[in-house]
Amino acid sequence: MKTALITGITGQDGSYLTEILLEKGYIVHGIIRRSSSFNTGRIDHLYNNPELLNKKLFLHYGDVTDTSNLNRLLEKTHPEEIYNLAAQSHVKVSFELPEYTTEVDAVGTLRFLDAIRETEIKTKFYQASTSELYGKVQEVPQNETTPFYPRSPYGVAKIYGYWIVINYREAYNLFACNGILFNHESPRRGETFVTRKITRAAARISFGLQDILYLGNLDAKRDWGYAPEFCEGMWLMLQQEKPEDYVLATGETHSVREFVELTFKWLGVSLEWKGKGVNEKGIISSFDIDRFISLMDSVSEKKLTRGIKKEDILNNLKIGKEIVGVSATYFRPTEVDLLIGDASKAKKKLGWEPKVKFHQLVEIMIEADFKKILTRGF
Ligand code: NAP
Ligand code: G4F
Repeated sequence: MKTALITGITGQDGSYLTEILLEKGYIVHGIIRRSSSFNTGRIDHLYNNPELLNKKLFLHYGDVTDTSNLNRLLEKTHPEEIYNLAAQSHVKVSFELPEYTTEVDAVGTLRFLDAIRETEIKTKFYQASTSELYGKVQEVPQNETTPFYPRSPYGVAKIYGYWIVINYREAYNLFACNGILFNHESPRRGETFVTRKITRAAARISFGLQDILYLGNLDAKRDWGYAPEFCEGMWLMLQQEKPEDYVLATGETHSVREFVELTFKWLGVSLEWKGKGVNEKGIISSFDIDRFISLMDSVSEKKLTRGIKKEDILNNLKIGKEIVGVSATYFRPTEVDLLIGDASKAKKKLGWEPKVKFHQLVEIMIEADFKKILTRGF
């Protein structure tokens, strides 16, 4: 039975990776941060399972800014595999918190590697590197040999993490890998990342809980994949004979605007764009109420839940209503305009290939938020 240690276990990826490792028969140790309110929502289903907690899943308070804590946890848990997912992972926030982001995302990685060196624990290390390293892209598509040009304090901090992993691999013969992962999303994605912000807002607007979805750059393009598949790829990297770095991506790129259009289309709403720049607006040009009612019926077994009336829905999604706006608040001082990855190395060496592509990802996410808001109302 193998033992793994996961930092960032309460995050999107940490929660899926924990499920994958438990399923494979691992003992999983996770590092959680002290917080003034509950931060274990994504792993509560595991945490509350008496078959797992303190038998196969162990949680420890910790923080990647605390060196002695990391040393102690390594000594205590002796993991054969470490997945370093902890990060201040929001690119826009990194412009407001550049020093903190560097402490966690750059120096945090060094602390961990150095703790492995100090304790001399025989382990394998996965580092959550990112397509943000490519930033202002130097070639299209991006692969493991594409030069980096980060465009945010987050990207710059992660480039330190990337190189310190390679340095420790070469200097101390550590089994340490960088997974250069392109954007990956899911219903568990944090609500302030653009995909989840869109799907959650679209569901809320439909049920009259929100008027407008304000976004920043609608024309940024990303290579968006499905998080559980990417977490399986992390595990595969640590099962190889030799430590190497791998790109994981879908090989497709789409704009934020396309994500918005497809999300609303799933709800039966077509949008027309009017205006330019911060004055651009997304206006409802048609609405298929029959589709919407059938979506509701499929969730609520032919009963309109929470007293929702057809007239209310027609009013919330009235033709001519502005439901998407642009706010400069969400623009970044320097933007990453286009990302599209080439994961052929991962396909060849790991046998990894993503199955969920853009259209299906949008459906998975909007369906989950639609159901959540219809049944729980938040
Ligand atoms: P996420 O949902 O934001 O989760 C981040 C995790 O890190 C959370 O568990 C968070 O704890 C924890 N954390 C933050 N600061 C910490 C600290 N100082 N000490 C210990 N833990 C800390 O991120 P994600 O989407 O799962 O991404 C996982 C990793 O992959 C991150 O390193 C991210 O930068 C990287 N990455 C993500 C993507 C993507 O598209 N998702 C792509 C490439 C790379 P709390 O829950 O307490 O906040
Ligand atoms: O969803 P985002 O905030 O993700 P971003 O910046 O691509 O970063 C994510 O993916 C990286 C991998 O490439 C990870 F390393 C990182 O940790 C994180 O998970 O923004 C995506 C795009 C950007 O171009 C942004 O400017 O969407 C644009 N956008 C437009 N309006 C917005 C908004 N982003 C956010 N968060 N909120 C908006 O209102």
